[in-house]
This record gives sequence, structure tokens and C-alpha cells, in this order.
Amino acid sequence: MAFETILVEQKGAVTLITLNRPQSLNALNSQVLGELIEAFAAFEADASQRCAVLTGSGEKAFAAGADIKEMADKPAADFYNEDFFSKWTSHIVKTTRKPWIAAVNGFALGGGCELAMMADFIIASENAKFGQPEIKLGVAPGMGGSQRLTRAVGKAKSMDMCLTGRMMDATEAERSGLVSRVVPLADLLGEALKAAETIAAMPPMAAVANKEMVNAAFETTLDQGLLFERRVFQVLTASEDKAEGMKAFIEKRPGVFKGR
Ligand code: CO8
Repeated sequence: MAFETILVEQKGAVTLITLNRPQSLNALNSQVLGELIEAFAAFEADASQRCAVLTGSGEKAFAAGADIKEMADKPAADFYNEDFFSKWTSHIVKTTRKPWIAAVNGFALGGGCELAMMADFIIASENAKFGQPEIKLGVAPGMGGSQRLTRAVGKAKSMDMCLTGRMMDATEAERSGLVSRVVPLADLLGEALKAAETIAAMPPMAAVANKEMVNAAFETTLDQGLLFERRVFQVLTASEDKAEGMKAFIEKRPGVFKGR
């Protein structure tokens, strides 16, 4: 697949996707959207690939938002009629069952913050900065920011960020539950790839199940979520990988998993 705005590499069982428009701080335009959807679909379809990492090229930005230059002169009717960014908002999240990590290396603003929050978790570099500054442009988050940020950090911080447009640094983002780890910029990719390799070595069905269970916590009542968790656990006990995982533990050796 030939892409112009992203780079895709396979590193063993891990797919590394890099947003590659450093001259505009990896701003997200329609071409990036199309290419990301294709790259994630290819990752999902390739049985040899078990986890992905999404990052930005350069040291300054993961993505500084949706491309303002693309949106500036676009008539409102086009945003509405095209249902602008609807595919982006839900497609990657809903169709990517395998786990993926956002490695945020600098600014993650507007659509960039929203894209990072679509990942299963975020690892950030010490210079990372998160924000939903759309209000300053006369608009508001449009790719999930008002919903996912609020679920991640709570109403107080989400309102503060959306209404003032201020940025949150990596330390505050970790303290607030937006990111899982903060590491020096030089270690970011290594740390994210290491985490992805760890996940890639897990029993694949269990990886998908764990992801679905955690995500269910945002969609269901506690009772429904607990029932879903219990049923999925019970289904997993029928897998060959469960038999192998438990046998390997008892025999004090690493498990060899087949995804069955
Ligand atoms: N879009 C287009 N170009 C951008 C963007 C962007 N979001 N961000 C930066 N760039 C470009 C700049 O224009 C500049 O290009 P040029 O050299 O040609 O002038 C280049 O990247 C470098 O940027 P700066 O010179 O501004 O770099 P600084 O270090 O001075 O500042 C900042 C860095 C603070 C990140 C600054 O660039 C900035 O504020 N960027 C915009 C951030 C922003 O407002 N993001 C939100 C965009 S709106 C959005 O994401 C909405 C998503 C939902 C839409 C859904 C619709 C339904």
C-alpha cells in the first residue's frame, strides 16, 4: 500500500503507523483520514499483526489538530452533508478489535487529542501537550473530545480545557488519568513498542476480550458490564490458549499461543 501522509511499518507482530506531515505539525486532513482508515483495516485483517502503535513524525507534534487550512473555507452545508469526520470518529474505534497504543510525542490538540483518545491507551513523552482549543476557532470538539475527554478526566478538567482552550502538560495528563505513562521523548517509541510487543505476545483472543470488557465499562450499567465480563471469561475458558496458558504456568515455561 502506498501512502503519502502516513508511514506504516511492521516490526514483528507490531504495526507502527506514523502520521507524517511534520511541516504542518501532522495536522489531520481528509487524506490522512482515508489513509489511516486503510492502514488500520490492513492491520486488523493481517493475522500476523497483534498490536499497533500510532505516533507522529518529528519531535514537536503527535498531531496539532484537524487541518484548519482545509476547514477554513469549507461551507457549513458541506460539513453537514458529508457528515464530516464521522468515519474518523467511529470507524477506527469500532472496526479495530485488536489493541493499539497512541505514543504522543508533543502537541496532541483538537482532533489530535481526539485521535489519541481513540487508542486503547496513551503513552506520552515529557514534552506532550494535550488540548481541545477548538473554542478559539469559533467551533468545538467534533471527533469525540467532549465525550472521551470527559470520560477520561472528569467534568471539571474537561470543562476547563474545552472552555479555556488551555493545554494540559504530560504530568497533569498522567495525574488526571488521560495517559497511562510518561517517558522522556527519546524513550517514547521504544517504550510504546515494548508495551505493544508485550501485548502482541499475549493470547490474541484474550487480548481482544480484555479490550472489549474495559470498553464495555463506558457503555453499560455496572450489572450489565459485570455480566458481560463473566460471560466472556467463561467463553475464553473453552479456548486452546487458556489450556496452554494454564499448563505453561504450572510447567513454569512461557506459553505458546495460537489465537484459538
Ligand atoms: N491545521 C493546519 N496547519 C497547522 C495546524 C492545524 N491544526 N497546526 C499547525 N499548523 C501549521 C502552521 O500553520 C504552520 O504552518 P506554516 O509554517 O505553513 O505557517 C506549521 O504547522 C507550524 O505551526 P506553528 O508555526 O503555528 O508552530 P508553533 O510552534 O508556533 O505553534 C501550535 C504550535 C501551538 C500547535 C500551533 O500551531 C497551533 O495552535 N495550532 C493549531 C492548534 C488547533 O487549534 N488545533 C485544533 C484544530 S480544530 C480541530 O482539530 C477540530 C477537530 C474536529 C473536527 C470535526 C468536524 C465535525
